Amino acid sequence: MNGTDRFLSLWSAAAGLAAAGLAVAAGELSAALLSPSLSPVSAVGSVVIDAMPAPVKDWAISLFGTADKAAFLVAMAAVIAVFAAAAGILELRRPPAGAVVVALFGTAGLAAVLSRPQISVLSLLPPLLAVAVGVPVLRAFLARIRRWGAAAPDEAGARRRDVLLGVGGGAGVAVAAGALAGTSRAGQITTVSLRDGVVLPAPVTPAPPIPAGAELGISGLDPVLTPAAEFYRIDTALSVPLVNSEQWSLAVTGMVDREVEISFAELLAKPLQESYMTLACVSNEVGGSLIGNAKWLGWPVRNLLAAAGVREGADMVLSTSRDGWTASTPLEALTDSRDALLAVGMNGEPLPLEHGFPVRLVVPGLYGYVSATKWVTELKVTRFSEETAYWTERGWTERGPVKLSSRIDTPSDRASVEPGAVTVAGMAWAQHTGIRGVQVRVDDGRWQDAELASGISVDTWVQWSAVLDLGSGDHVVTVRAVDAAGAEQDGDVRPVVPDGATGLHTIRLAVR
Ligand SMILES: Nc1nc2c(c(=O)[nH]1)N[C@H]1C(S)=C(S)[C@@H](COP(=O)(O)O)O[C@H]1N2
Ligand SMILES: [Mo]
Repeated sequence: MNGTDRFLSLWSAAAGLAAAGLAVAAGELSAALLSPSLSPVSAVGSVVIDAMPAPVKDWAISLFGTADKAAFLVAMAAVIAVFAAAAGILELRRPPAGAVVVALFGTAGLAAVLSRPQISVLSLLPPLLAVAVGVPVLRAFLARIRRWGAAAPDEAGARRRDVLLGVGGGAGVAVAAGALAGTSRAGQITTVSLRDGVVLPAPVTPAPPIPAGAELGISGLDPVLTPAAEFYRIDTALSVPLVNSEQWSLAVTGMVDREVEISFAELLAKPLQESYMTLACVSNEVGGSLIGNAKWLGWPVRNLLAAAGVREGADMVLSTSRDGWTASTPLEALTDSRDALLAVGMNGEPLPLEHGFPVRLVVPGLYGYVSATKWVTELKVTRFSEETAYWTERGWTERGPVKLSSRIDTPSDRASVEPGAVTVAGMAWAQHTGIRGVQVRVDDGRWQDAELASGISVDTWVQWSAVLDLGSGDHVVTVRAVDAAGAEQDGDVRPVVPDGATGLHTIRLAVR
């Protein structure tokens, strides 16, 4: 190997480092944007830690103490760096061997991510993106280095500049992107650990227990209480807003006698109450699943509004989220006797980050877009004639009362069933009014009453079931509900825009 060779090798090693840095940064940054649990570096680290023999772990902990995680990350970075430099040199000597090494590392990241709990299609994106960045970047850097090596003396200066700019620029971008991913991850870690540290007080007014007959226990039927992990999520936030609960405060502003502010600790110290409430999205299609029921723990909003003193003439509260999103809620829905809560708990736990940690609004009887502000930071008492909320500016109505609706959960649409007795079951809801009855119909036959499960409260959905006697052939089953005030479900088919879909849910069954 002559001097030039050694020089080219050194630059190839640097190119390997820069390409690997860009690849890791691409993976980490995309993971940081999508979800904290997707980080390929963390996934690989967890797999290695899990696989480590206990004595090695103990030794590392005794050696590094609480800095064991930092030491582990440094060791991981060192291993990646050695392989990255080697990949650069390999790519110079035996292309595409270096690119293959980078791809193998990406595959290891992919395998690690896939071995973690709670994976989804999204989990594949960060490691794939890392390879999609790393391989072509490495090859492009090496092409420049080879051109430099082969350049005539009068061109060598320009070719050298190409290499310097490429590799140096790549390294700079990698450091910047890596720092960004690291900061956002640090924010996630802070918020997650603050949430883990929250001790929810026992409610002063607990929710009455769920009646024994509320859960029919029919397979395929949604449970009456939706686990938080399965609760639908709708918001405009590309990445989950990370709100530090120790720095969070909620301000009441606008048409009030005095502006008030409440911190998270102050809110937790209030007499909290617990209630079950079904939250629905205005974008839920007939028969859709953008609806869920949870046990919320919180402080009635009316108490905070009373402390501020609402002025004459106000008719709306514009709530604002940390990320700037807004909702317009009719003032009376927040001040009347219903359980409109500043919620801190969901199903006995602090709010999940995705569902508004540390504090969100929940208001019985209204669609989420006009009431259920997550990561809420301000309540501005105002008038509908003066302020317009996020979705109203985009064509949805300024008020959004939930529409009486019902759904067939089982059998699923287009299912095949045996002739004879067929159990159909589903959910019906008319939040803050309650459900009086549900009826089902086969084809154009007569409406027959379904059996209604015990309701939790007028603010929650209720399960229903019916046993139908079906003969062979194709059949259509339709459901409709009547609310506690006697109103019948609207059968006219209307789209979700501008104020929620109407129409009756039907399923087709092949009976044979
Ligand atoms: N900050 C914020 N809060 C929000 C939204 C949003 O986009 N940003 N979407 C609303 C809508 S449209 C609905 S249906 C509910 C959904 O709440 P969930 O994601 O907890 O189910 O949140 C509401 N709160
Ligand atoms: Mo929604």
